[in-house]
Amino acid sequence: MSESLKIKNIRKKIAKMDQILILMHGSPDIDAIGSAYALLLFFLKKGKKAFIGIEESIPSRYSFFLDKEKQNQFFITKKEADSRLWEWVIALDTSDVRLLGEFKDMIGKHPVLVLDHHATFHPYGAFHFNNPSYSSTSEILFDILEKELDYEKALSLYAGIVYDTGHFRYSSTTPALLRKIAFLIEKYQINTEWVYYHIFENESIERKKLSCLISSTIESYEKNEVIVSYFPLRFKQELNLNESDTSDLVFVGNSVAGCLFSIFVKEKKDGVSVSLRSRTDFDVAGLAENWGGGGHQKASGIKIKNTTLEKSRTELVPALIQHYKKWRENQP
Ligand SMILES: [Mn+2]
Repeated sequence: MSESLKIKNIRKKIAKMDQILILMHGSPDIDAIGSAYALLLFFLKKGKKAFIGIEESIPSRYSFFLDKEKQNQFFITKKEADSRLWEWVIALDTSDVRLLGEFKDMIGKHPVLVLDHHATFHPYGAFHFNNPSYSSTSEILFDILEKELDYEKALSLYAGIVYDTGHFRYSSTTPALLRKIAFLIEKYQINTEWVYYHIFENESIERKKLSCLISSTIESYEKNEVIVSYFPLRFKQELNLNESDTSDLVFVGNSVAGCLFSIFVKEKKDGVSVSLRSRTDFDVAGLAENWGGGGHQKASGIKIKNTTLEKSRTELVPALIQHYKKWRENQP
């Protein structure tokens, strides 16, 4: 059984920890990286041994706020993690143990603390904190580390919050969150424009061209209420893209006028990853769970192995649209 903790108990618990491995979900986003990095810095400052486990190197678009030397020293592979002794594992922003990828076998071996804000949370590990009213895992870390912050931690959490709230646009942006943001900006003189530029602009020419190719795949259903777009692997080869250029492209279809539900299918070497976005009460987190995925009511994802883009187009996409139509019919 996983025991649910309160913020103040988490503070007490982490104060006593040492030899800590910090984990994030696969293909970590800036919320996962930002919260993990702030927690790493907290432990390092206390003189504790702590590292962040990563499956692949962090894309450059996601690492602008990291200190390069610390990144080289404290971000380690599974192999390096296996060669060390750990007293604690902390999993961040990861609603399901399966999302830890190759690190998931660390869970049975060590005491685990999980901090997460996804509505589709499936408790795992000895201790957890999950609250979907938080905008981001970085906001949870803000509450835990509020009295321990410095410029570097503050910047890291700010970046995570900006990313997960779409620069304070999503409904997860509460007055309480904005008070925390005001505190961060005032006390640590965060350069808000610089953070915005790195997360939402700063696109390579290849990425711009990729957006055009993805736009050319757009399909519209239900009078534009449902927009589907595709990212086949061949686009990646045609444009000679790096990993950093190919994330966060669901917006291409999702910003079509009238779109209330969007589906973005990205082809991978070993299957597909599907991003879902909702602009209504239609719950895409619940929808994603039907295929082993998860996330938030308005933003979720599904990963399917051993399938093709074509199979997703003819089977998965029609099934997803069918769910939306059924929901729509029952609306007043
Ligand atoms: Mn998050």
